[in-house]
Amino acid sequence: MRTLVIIDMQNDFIPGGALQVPGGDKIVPVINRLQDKFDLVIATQDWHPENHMSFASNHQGKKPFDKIRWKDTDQVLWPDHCVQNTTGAEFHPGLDTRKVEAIFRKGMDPNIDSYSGFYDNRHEKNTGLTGYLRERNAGELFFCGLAGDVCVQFSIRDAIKEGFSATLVDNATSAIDAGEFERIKTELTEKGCRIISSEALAGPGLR
Ligand code: VGL
Ligand code: ZN
Repeated sequence: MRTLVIIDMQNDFIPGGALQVPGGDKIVPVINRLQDKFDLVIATQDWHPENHMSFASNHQGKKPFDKIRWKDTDQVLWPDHCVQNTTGAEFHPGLDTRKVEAIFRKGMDPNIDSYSGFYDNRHEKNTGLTGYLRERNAGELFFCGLAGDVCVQFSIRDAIKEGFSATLVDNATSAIDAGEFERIKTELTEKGCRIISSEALAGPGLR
């Protein structure tokens, strides 16, 4: 079954938000139109406590985008973003969520970041997404949302490791660093990810 996985389409990742991704607002209507082409639509939500280790504000003398070592893992520090129950953590108000059957939240443990919708960054804790998708017979996953170079990338890597087929809908994602994202897409393709444009799914019968 074909499933659309919408990654982190939250206010803080939209231009004007705390950790804005250029073009993040432009993909909202593209994602809305895409959803009709899918049997199952699910979403992820970055959902941090205030004391989260990924926030530069929680490390003395550090600023956003600095890199640190934290419990034997490399970590990029971010501006405070997607704090639980804040407006910044809510989905963009223009995102159509009527077809979203399940939402998987991540990044709740203050001591570890979680870019992928499947696992935390040390691959220790599982969000249950793999189990959910298997139970729903969802083998073919299509990815869109934010940010292409961070959470979309790592979700795709885990999806492939878990044995799903993965397709990136290129014009329904946007990256923090567009240049870096071009390099990442080459790597993802080498891992077996397909890259398409939403138009490839547009017409009737083009399944
Ligand atoms: C994300 C940075 C920090 C994302 C989440 O959703 O891509 N990026 N937390
Ligand atoms: Zn985050």
